Amino acid sequence: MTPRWKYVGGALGILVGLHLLLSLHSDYRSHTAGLLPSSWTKSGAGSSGSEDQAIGSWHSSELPPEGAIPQMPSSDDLRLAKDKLKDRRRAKAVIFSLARNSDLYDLLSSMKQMEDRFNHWAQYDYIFLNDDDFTDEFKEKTSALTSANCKYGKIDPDHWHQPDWIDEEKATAARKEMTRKKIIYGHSVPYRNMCRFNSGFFFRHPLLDDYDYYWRMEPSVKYFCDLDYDPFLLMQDQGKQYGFTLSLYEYIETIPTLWNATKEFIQLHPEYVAEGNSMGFLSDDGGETYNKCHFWSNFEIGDLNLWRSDAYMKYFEFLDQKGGFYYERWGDAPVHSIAASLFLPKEKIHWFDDIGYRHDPFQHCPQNDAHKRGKCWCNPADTFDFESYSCTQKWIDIFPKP
Ligand SMILES: Nc1nc2c(ncn2[C@@H]2O[C@H](COP(=O)(O)OP(=O)(O)O)[C@@H](O)[C@H]2O)c(=O)[nH]1
Ligand SMILES: *[C@@H]1O[C@H](CO)[C@@H](O)[C@H](O)[C@H]1NC(C)=O
Ligand SMILES: [Mg+2]
Repeated sequence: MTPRWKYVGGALGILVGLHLLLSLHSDYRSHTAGLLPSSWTKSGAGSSGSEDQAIGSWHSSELPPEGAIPQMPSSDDLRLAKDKLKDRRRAKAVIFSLARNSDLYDLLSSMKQMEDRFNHWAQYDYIFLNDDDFTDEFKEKTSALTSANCKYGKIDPDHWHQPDWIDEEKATAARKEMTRKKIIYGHSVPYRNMCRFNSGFFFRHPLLDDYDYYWRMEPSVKYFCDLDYDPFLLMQDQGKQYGFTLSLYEYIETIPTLWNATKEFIQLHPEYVAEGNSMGFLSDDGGETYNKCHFWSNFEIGDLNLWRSDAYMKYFEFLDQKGGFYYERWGDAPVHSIAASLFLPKEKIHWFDDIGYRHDPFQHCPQNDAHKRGKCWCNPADTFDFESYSCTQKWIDIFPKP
């Protein structure tokens, strides 16, 4: 192929791919009418033929006859195609990342995959939050990976730092003891700030006010499969409020009193516990003790209004007052998981078992049809779900067998 042909072929490939992707879902279909320049279609501007006919030539394997070579798409054509995509039905949703400037290149790796697998067609905004000012380099490099909007915010110091009322002597002693026991991040105050922020504050940042749903993205993760549907619309249409891919057992040393604190809260506020909740995922003895199961929160697709609810706001406030984010090392994963499991009916939690995902050292790789549909590149044999350290079987078991 000459370079020119290659370019035409490449551009056609992109648009054909885009169309095939969108046409999988009748929902999106109407929005693709007129997406392709009329010079590329069999029946002209589509005025006489149906939309299917107009795009029909793209499904055939024949090349255009000599002398009727389609024009290379102009940048206007491409912009038009993108604008059409923006007109499709979408949720008020955002891809959210908490990051340091030093996370830039590890985050770009995640973001590039997010774009390639999903957001190049979905065009959801990104929000990046930091306890520090983002550098120009950070902003330029992240914006350059996407044509979607990127927003950058700084975290209110009160939402980040250890509160005054925490007894620093007690907190220091706890960190020393956890360091001695070699507990991961046991020594770290910033890590604790991060866990507290992700538990109780990210959804209150003014930049997130405009949104209902978020997808949390961390540095250095992998997304293995193409998404041919919009997971935010799935959440919205099916009334889901929390979505996960991986689940596992928490290190008990990081949360020794979290369950007792939770039980105390529930006694004060039994009205927040949903009927048909997922207690069976959290406890093997009807709530007496915590089995340490949690959804791995480095991947979350969630409803921000779950965290903004009275139930969760009061729960977080109660936990925060206990000081366990600093006297222990409570993670946002068990805090979110316990809340979602108790305050929601279990049907409102969704296992995205068709999203291939890795955050070291664990990964979820879709199986069978889902693997094929997503054109996944992970090895299906390398999936954590049914290892002894995973809680996903427990999750499956709380639902009646089909
Ligand atoms: N701004 C900021 N982000 C942080 C800090 N510590 C962690 N993060 C972010 O919080 C998330 C979790 O941190 P990470 O280091 O991946 O923790 P791990 O996944 O539990 O090992 C990532 O998105 C990090 O970029 C911090 O001190 N400041
Ligand atoms: C939790 O509460 C029970 C009952 O008050 C108590 O016996 C137990 O020691 C507490 N557990 C921890 C880890 O504090
Ligand atoms: Mg991480």
